[in-house]
Formats: sequence, C-alpha cells, structure tokens
Amino acid sequence: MRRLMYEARAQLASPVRNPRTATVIGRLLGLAFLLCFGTGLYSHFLQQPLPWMTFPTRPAGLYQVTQGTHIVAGIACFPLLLAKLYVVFPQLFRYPPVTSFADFLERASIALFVGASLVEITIGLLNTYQWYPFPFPFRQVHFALAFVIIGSLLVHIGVKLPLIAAHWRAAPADGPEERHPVDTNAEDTAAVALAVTKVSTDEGLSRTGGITGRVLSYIDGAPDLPARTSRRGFLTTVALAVTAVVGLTAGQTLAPLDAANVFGPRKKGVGPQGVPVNRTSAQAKVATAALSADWVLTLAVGGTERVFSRAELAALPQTDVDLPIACVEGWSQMAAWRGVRLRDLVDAAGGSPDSDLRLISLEQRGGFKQTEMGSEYVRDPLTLVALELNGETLDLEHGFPARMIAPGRPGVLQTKWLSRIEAIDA
Ligand SMILES: Nc1nc2c(c(=O)[nH]1)N[C@H]1C(S)=C(S)[C@@H](COP(=O)(O)O)O[C@H]1N2
Ligand SMILES: [Mo]
Repeated sequence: MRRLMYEARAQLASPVRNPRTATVIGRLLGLAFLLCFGTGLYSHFLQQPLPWMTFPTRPAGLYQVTQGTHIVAGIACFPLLLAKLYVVFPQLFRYPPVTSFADFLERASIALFVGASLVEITIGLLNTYQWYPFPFPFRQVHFALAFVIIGSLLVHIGVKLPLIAAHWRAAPADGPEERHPVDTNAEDTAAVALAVTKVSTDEGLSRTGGITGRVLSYIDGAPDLPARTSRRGFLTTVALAVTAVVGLTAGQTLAPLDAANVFGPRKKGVGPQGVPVNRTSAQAKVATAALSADWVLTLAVGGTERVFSRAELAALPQTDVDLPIACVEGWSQMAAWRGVRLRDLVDAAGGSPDSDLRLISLEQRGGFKQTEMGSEYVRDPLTLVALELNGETLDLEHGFPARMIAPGRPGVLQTKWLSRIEAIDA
C-alpha cells in the first residue's frame, strides 16, 4: 500500500506541484476569500443589522463597489480553487493518510475547507443567475458556510505557516526546486519508489509537498527539465482563466467592461427604462393594486397617519438624484431618479428624521414585501420616494406608483410599489 501510494504520487509529480506554486495560488485564493468574506459580512449586516449598527450612506455607490467586489472575487475563486486543487492533489495519496491526532485535525480541516468552498462558490454563482436547484435556503447556507471556510482556512494557514513562509518568495533560479522532472514516466516509477523508500527511511516522511521534490532530486540522472518555464506556463494559464471568467462577467457591475459582459446574468441598459428588473410586477402580483386609481401612500411617522395620493406626492417639491440599483446578486446599474425627498415627506407627515422606518409594499408575499431603513438613510438628502426614472414616469416594473431609492443600499432594500411607511421606534 505504501509503495502504491508513493507510486501514485510519483506518477503525479510535476514541476507545478510544489509548495511554491501552492503558496502563490494559495495567497491569491486567500485574498479572494477574504474579500468575499468582508464584503459578504457587510452585505449581510446591511440586510440584517444588529441593533447598534449604523451604516455610511456615502459614497452613494459604496454597495455597488462592495457587492461588485464580492461577485468578481467569488467568480475568480473558480479557476484559483481548481488550480490549487490541481497543485496539491497528490496529497490525497499520502501514506499513511494520517500520522497523528494533530495531523488528522489538519487534514480534516482541509477536507472541510475544500468541500465548503466548492459548495459556497457554486451556490453563489447559481444565485447570481437566480437559479436555486438545491433544497436549502441560499442565504442562510451561504452565510454559515462562510464561517466554516474562514475557520478551516485559519487552521490550514496556521499549520502550513512554516511552509508558506519558506516559499513566500521565489527560490533562487539554481535552487533544488528547479530540478524536478516534468513527469515521471513508467520506467522512472520503480526508481522513484525505491528512492522514496530510501528517503522515507532517511527523513521520516511527513509532508508530501516537500517530499515529491526531495525524492525526485534523489533519482540518479533525473532529467534537468525547465521547471521554471513550465511553472510560469501554469501560472499564466491560471491568470488567463481568471481574466477570462472575470472579464466576461464583471461588466454586469463595472460599466467599462459592459461590452465584454457575455456571461453575466444581467446586461446594462436591458430592461424597461433601460434598467434591469429583478422581481417583476407579475411575480409580486401587484399590478392591480399598483395601477388602481385608489392608490395612496400612507405615512405613520407622527402621532397620526397621513395619506398622499400620487398627485399630492407629485405636487411636493421634487428632487433629482443619480443613484445606482446595486443588487446583491452582483449586477448594478446607474439611473436618474426624480421624486420627493424622504426627509421632507416624513417632516410633512409630522415625523422625525431620527426615526428608523419600516417600508411596506403592496406585495402580499415575498421576502422583500417589507424592509427596514435606519434613520441615517432617512436623513440623507439623496434618499427619495421616487416617482420618475430616467426622465419618465416610473415603470410598473420599477415600482410605480412610488418606490424607495437611497444611497449605499443593496437593491433588495430599495422597496418598489410602496404602500405604507411607518416609524419603527414610535
Ligand atoms: N416590493 C419589492 N421591492 C423590491 C424587490 C421585491 O422583491 N419586492 N426586489 C428588490 C431587488 S432584489 C432589487 S435588485 C431591486 C431592483 O430594482 P429594479 O427592478 O427597479 O431594477 O428592487 C428591489 N425592490
Ligand atoms: Mo436584488
């Protein structure tokens, strides 16, 4: 068994399968995961704030940037994670599989990390396409897995720290690492196995990453192949793959890349009034109520309730703002809105700008039929009850008769088809 496993590893030996490449890819992957984790937490708390939390309302495009980063970094994880798995794959054939309890914990943490990461990025990607073929709720699972990933990643980095530190910088061109054969062919196998046995008794094998390298340099007459060139080729391939998957999707949030947006689920400018729609009036079953002549917006922010018809809202002073819709699913789009400043409307209804608000839509079901807004957004002069979009009366799909639009918030909180606004603390 031992020999079989060594042979498997010898067969898989390649100059890209070494601790240096693992470190290079691992660093990028770690960075991508950290970006995803940070921006993901930000997005989570915007939607489910802890009681003491307030958020910056500026820059107005902040969420567009954080969530765009989340999706771009998440997509980059696909080639990076595959590359990392390719590099460390021979570790699967380590023998004995575990050497101590600590070693067991380390390997278990890696198994957990790999499994959780693959599920995390896959459901994340599917979510950007609003496709949920899995039998569990996306948000809760995506959130929980993030902690599994970061936790097991910390264990992994902690254990590998000496190896990472040793390979943080490239080895000198004539270092031993440069002398790995590209592949070990059939004739070599026996020699490698022998060499491995020799090394294993000499050195008490514990880490495969290092082993393969050390072992192979033990083989007499192992061909001196241009390992550095082949590593460079591998890293170039990975870089190209990252560039491709990012370049072909990032246009859904980064305007300059719009033309290259082939695979992004949303396209800038495509949709009523030039803005994409996530939830339609048909899905929300609001058309009848929204188009009814009886529609009024009720404000319950002062002692008494006040109602405003659409004509009354339109008769109040109007403000123009440019604000993006920035969806949690990663797409975003700048738009020109016109409507009544929320602050002024709350004031007109006898409320205080320091109250948090509950925004209730005409929608009877659906996760976002009602949302909450911290008073920092109420006070921001850019926050509107919008009546117009891009120079026209708000389309039904964009929330006619009136919708909320505020700076720095996720799309899910930009409540469409408003029906009622109430103070929460009152
Ligand atoms: N009432 C209601 N408002 C809603 C939603 C919803 O499901 N119901 N979806 C939100 C989401 S997820 C986004 S991204 C934005 C999209 O706004 P748009 O359709 O005008 O582009 O609307 C938000 N407003
Ligand atoms: Mo959204």
